Amino acid sequence: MDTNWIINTIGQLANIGDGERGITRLAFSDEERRAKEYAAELMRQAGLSVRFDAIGNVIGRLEGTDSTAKVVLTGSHLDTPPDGGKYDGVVGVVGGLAAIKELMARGPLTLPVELVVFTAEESSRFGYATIGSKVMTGLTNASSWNRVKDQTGLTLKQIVKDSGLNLAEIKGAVRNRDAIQAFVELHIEGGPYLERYRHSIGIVEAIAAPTRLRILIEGQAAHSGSTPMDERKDALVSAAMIVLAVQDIAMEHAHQGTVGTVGIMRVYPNAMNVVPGRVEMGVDIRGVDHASIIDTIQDLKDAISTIADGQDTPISIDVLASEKPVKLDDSIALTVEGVCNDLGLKYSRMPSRAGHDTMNMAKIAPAGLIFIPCHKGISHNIEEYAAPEDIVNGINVLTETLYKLAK
Ligand code: HGY
Ligand code: MN
Ligand code: MN
Repeated sequence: MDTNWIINTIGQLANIGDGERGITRLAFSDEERRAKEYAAELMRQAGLSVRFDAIGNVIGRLEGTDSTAKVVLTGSHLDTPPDGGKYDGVVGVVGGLAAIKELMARGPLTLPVELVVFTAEESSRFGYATIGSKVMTGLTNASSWNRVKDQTGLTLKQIVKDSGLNLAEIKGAVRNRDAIQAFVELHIEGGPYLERYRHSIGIVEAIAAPTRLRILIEGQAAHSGSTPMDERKDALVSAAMIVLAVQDIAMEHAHQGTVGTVGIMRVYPNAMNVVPGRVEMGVDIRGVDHASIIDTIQDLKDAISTIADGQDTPISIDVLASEKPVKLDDSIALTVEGVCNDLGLKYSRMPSRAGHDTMNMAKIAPAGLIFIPCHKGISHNIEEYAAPEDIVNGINVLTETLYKLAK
């Protein structure tokens, strides 16, 4: 395996969308498009046939000896959150191509193998994630995209159209579940456990699902100097109470693997001399235990209702996403486990606390998710780092897993 090519290619991709505080390749941005085109060119150079589907997923294909056979898929994404890191998604795309190149060197496989770069995996732009794999698995269609908006108010429907994609053709990107043998994704853990426990590989058994809320607090803008403290309807004070409620309630459910974050806060009019009249918040609740997620959401709604009454600031909640945790197919996990034993790599079976395209692919085919450690569990941050040795271990495990599935 050409480790230099792998590390250099990760470096090349990092130049696309590289900024002062990190890498930014938002969903449907010019930067994501350039990264996907770069990946498509690498696939062509490797000898794969390459196509873009109707939502912009890039699909590179290596034919097998039995062209009627089901296809073995691998892949990940190249979009990032704002100021993100170099490895999230990239390891699965570059690693997937490195694995396929390795398999090509061994000679023909029976089943065809495809590498997919999924469009718009991150929720950063719309609060709605994994759009490319949702389209590929028939879990979303353009009819609902008028309600999905980015932070400038542009709808997903408009952005897809502006990207030069044809909404009428989106349905054509849905893959036939009978045509897919398996899907396996390689990804950084995005959390601290593999490095902490010194395991080289994580074999994911279940993927946490997000519930995302947009919360609107209506107070009353007022003069910050002349308005008496006991006569204010300060929307930001209510918002601050909600931030602490998310923290406290998620902590109460943390033992069940549930987490909660307020990642977006927009204050209006956001002026030093005006009592905030309106605040818009984004809340992200994740977990692998569905009952715990339901309890967390209910406890939060109760807390918000109490805050609204107590502060006399009406509060509305809009559910942007509400997905169920996904259990992965044990047959793929067992295959990966066997490969780790063959390679003498220490591994642990574990949940994924982040969302991935594998969640959707698992709905139409047996799916697996292979994790490698990332330093101090840092992700969605320019400090995100995966060591070359860990990347190579992950690619070796992916290569042998794909080989067992496709030979
Ligand atoms: O946000 C996530 O769970 C992942 O990074 N898409
Ligand atoms: Mn991510
Ligand atoms: Mn990712």
